[in-house]
Amino acid sequence: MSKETRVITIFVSFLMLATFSAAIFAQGKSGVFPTGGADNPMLQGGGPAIGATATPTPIPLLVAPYDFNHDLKPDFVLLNASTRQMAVWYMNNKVRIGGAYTPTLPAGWNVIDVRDFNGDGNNDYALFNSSTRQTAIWYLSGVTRIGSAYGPTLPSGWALVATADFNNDGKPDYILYNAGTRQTAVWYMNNNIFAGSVLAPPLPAGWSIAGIADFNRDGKADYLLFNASTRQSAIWYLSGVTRIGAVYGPTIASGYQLMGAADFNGDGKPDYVLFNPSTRGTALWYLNNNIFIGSAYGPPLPAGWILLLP
Ligand SMILES: [Ca+2]
Ligand SMILES: [Ca+2]
Ligand SMILES: [Ca+2]
Ligand SMILES: [Ca+2]
Repeated sequence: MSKETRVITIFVSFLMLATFSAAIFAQGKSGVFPTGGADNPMLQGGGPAIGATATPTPIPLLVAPYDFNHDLKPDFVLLNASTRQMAVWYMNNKVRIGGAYTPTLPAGWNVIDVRDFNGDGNNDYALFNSSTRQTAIWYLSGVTRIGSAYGPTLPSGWALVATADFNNDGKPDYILYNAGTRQTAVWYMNNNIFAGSVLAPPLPAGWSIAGIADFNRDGKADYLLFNASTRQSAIWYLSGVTRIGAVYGPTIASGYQLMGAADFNGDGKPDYVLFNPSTRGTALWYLNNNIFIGSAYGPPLPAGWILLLP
C-alpha cells in the first residue's frame, strides 16, 4: 500500500469511527480508536495512535473506591434494567444519605466498573459492549458525564470483568476473563490507551470474579471470587498477577449475590456488598481480611432497579 493510500485509508477509518462514536456517545467527545481484536490478548499490540482525554488537567485529589461525592465513602451504583437509566446512591456505611441520576446507558453497553481513569480525582465508568467487545470510558465529574473515549476492543472470547491497578503505577487496568478457557488476563492501561498485557491465573470451574480489592492490605489488588452455585466466596491474594495465596471467605446467604467489595465501615478493610435480586434487598458484610465480623442491611432498591456496583 502506498503511503498516500495508507493515509487516506486511515483518514476514512477515522471518519467512520468518528461517526460511530458520535452516534453512540451523542453527548460525549469521542477520541480514541480501537485496535481491533486479535485471537489472543497477548498479541494485542500497542495502543491506538491517536488519543484525547476529555479532561486534560489532572487535579491531585484523593479518590476512594466507588466514591462519587468525595466524602471518601463508597457509594452504590444502580441500573434500571428497562430504561437503562443509571443512578448513584450516596452512602454513609449502610445508610443512604442522597442520590443522583447518572447518564442513561446506550443499548448494548454495560458499566463494568468504576475507577478514575484520567486521574482528575473523579471516578469514571468503564463500559463494555459484549457484542462488539468494544470498551469505553465515561469521564465523570461527580455524577455528571463530562466526556468519553473508546478504549481498546477485546479479542474474541474475552470480556471486561473488572478494573483495578495491578502494576501499582496509579493507573487503573482492565481485568479480562475468557469464559471458554476460564483464563484471566490484565491489560495495563494508560487512561483509555492499551499499554501492555499479561496473563493472570485461570479460575476454577463454577467461580467468577465478583470484585477486586486489597483484602490483606499489602498494597496489592486481590481477586474476590464467588461460586454462585455453592455461594462460597474466596479471596486470591495476588502480587501483581501472581497468585501468592488463597483463602475461603464466608458463604453468602441464600438468595443473595456477592456483588463486590469496598470498605463501608471505614476501618480500612474491604467489606462484601450483597444484593438479593428477588427482594432487591442490599446488605453489607463486614470483614477482617477474609473473616466475617458483622453485617448490616442496606437500603432496598426501588422496583425495576438492580445494584451494579460495588
Ligand atoms: Ca461517597
Ligand atoms: Ca476521572
Ligand atoms: Ca496500572
Ligand atoms: Ca471495612
